Formats: sequence, structure tokens, C-alpha cells
Amino acid sequence: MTRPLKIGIACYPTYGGSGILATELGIALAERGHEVHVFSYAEPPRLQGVTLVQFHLVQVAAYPLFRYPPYDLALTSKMLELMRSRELDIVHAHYAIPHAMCAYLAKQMLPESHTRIVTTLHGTDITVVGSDESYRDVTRFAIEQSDAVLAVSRYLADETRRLFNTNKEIHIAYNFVDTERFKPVERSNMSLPTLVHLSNFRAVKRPLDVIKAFALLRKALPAHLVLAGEGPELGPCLTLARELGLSADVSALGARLDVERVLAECHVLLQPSGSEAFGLAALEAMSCGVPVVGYHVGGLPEVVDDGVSGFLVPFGSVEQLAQRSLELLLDEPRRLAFGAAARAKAVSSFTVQSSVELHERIYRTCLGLP
Ligand code: GMT
Repeated sequence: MTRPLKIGIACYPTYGGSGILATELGIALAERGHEVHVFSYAEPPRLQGVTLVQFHLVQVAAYPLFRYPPYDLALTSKMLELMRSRELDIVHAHYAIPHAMCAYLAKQMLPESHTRIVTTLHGTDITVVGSDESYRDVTRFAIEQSDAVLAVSRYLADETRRLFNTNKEIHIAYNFVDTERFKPVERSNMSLPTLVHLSNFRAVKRPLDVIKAFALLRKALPAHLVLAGEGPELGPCLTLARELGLSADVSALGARLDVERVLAECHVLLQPSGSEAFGLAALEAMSCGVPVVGYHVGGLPEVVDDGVSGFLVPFGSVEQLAQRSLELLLDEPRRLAFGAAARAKAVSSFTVQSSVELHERIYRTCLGLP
């Protein structure tokens, strides 16, 4: 009989994929009997109302000398406190910066502890931030000092080895989805063909390409575009939509907790990211039976099968985004077949159960447990 583990999870509390995945993983582990603690500077949205997981708020003391209040040190202290008081087996850092380094520091401060450090790399922590000169060495060090390193796609694992010139073993831990929550719904036959884009509206998601593609498509077909999420590029997107005379055809919903309802009501997800380690929004749409149209970049081809569950077009081709979306909207049997293939892939390859079991195996191996 294997004993339950004591696991501390550090993550960002935002609507971004890494925070969502870390939170959902924590809940799934707690449901399997493990003791789970989550550390962050605010309660992650999907943890609200959950009592199985213990949330620990990391507070940063203000001081006039602190131009940049040292959150990293406050988080390190919180990890240390829990490593001492709860004798944590695992500290799992989601997103390398700064969480993996904080875990390393806490471990150094308690050399007698048996705690093992597991780090999941999510994407921009490697491809954007971690590979920047200012963080490269510290990110490489934190990766190499971790007892286990996970990446959310083969693409990201390869990029990590290339950018950091490391031979560290990297396990692939794909994003996962609750296929019971994200599932197809009956749509009204009356509903207008509807495209959806779901993201944090950062430049890397290229939401302006969504508006441009929609403008092309809209010339050929009456259709609606739903924008779900918030971020710096949302304002420019709405401005562009207004300039193109599309305001009446575009709805901005803001950040929503019920994304499964939003996705399931739409016909095609437009996800033209410039870089994407995995693409959680794509997987959530697929689980709802919604095909994905996006660029052929990063780890997306590991998620979306081009020509089967969606279309991945060459990076930057707004015309092909529009053309492929139009094809799916005009050909209902094909769109339904793509949607069914998308759903089947989510159910066969990316379930909560398979992911949580993978994480348990990795944790136990790190601890030398059966
Ligand atoms: O995509 C974002 O901007 C958010 C970011 C995050 O860390 O929260 O997402 C990254 O992690 C997700 C969960 O593992 C992945 O599904 C996303 O592909 C990845 N984003 C990028 O690589 C741009």
C-alpha cells in the first residue's frame, strides 16, 4: 500500500494556462487522497470554493526602499515554512521563473529535508522570459537543480534543451482537460455561424490576426465572433473591429469562469498564436467538439491533427485562417466530423486521470517510493 504524499504547488493565480493546470492538478491529486498546498500571491480562480486543497497566500511586505518588492523571497519563506511544518514530500513549481528558483532556495535553507523539487515548464517561461539574457543563467540553474523536470510538449522539451544547452532529462506532461466538464452541447439550428477566440490577449496570441481573418471571412458569410478573455491586446482588437465596421458582429465577454459553456456554443476556435508550447484553449475547445484553426507553430501540431480535428496553416497567413474557417462553417458534415475527431483525441490522449497518474509516478520516483 503506497502512502499519500504531501505536495506543495507554486503557480501564478492568473487566467493563463499554467495557473489553471497547476490548480486543476492540485485538486485532482487532493481528490486521490494526497495532502495538497497551493502557494501564490492571490487565490487562483479555479480554487475558489475548493476546500480539499489548502491555499497559502504569499504576502510581500512593503518598504520604501523596495522599488521591486521581493516576492521571490516571500514565496521562498512560505515554501520553507510548509517544508518544515508539513514535511512536504514535493514542491512542484509551475512556470520556471521564479518558482523553481524559490523551491531550490528553500531546499538549501533546510538541507535535512527530504523534499524533492519538481518543475513544470509551460512555455513563455522558456521561449520568452527564460531565454532572455537577464534570466537565462538562473533559469538553466533552476532546471538543472530540479529533481524532475516536465515540459508540456515535445516541442517545449526540445526547445529547452536547445536554448539552455542542457541534457537534463525532461518528461513530457501534456496539458489535460476535464472531458466531463468540457463537452459538446446541442446547439440551436438557428444560431449564426460563430467563431471564438479564447486567450489572455497578449501579443504572442496574435488576436489582431483573429480580427483580420474574421473580417475576410465576414465578406463571404454572415457570422459572429466571440472574444473570451482579457489582456493588453483586447482594446486594439476592438478598435480594429470598429474601424473595419465589424463592431456589431463581435462580442467581447471578458474573463469568464464558465469557458466550457462559451466554447461549446461556438462552431470554430480561432487560435493563431505566434508561439504556443501546447495550447490549453485549443484542447478545451476540442473537448467540447469544436475544431481549431490556427498557425502551425510550437506544440500545437501535437494537439491538433491538421486536416482531421482542425487546420494548422502557415504562420502569418491570415487569408488561410479565413479560408479554412469558412470551409468548416460552410460544410456542416465536415465540421461535425472534425469536431468528433477533436473530442475523440481529447478523450483518448489528454484526460485528468492519465495526467494525475503520470504526476504520481514522477513524484514517487523522485522520492524513491514504489
Ligand atoms: O499562453 C499564455 O500566455 C499563458 C501561459 C501560462 O504560462 O500561463 O501558457 C503557457 O502554458 C499553457 C499551459 O501549460 C500552455 O497551454 C500554453 O501553450 C503556454 N503558452 C505559450 O507557450 C505561449
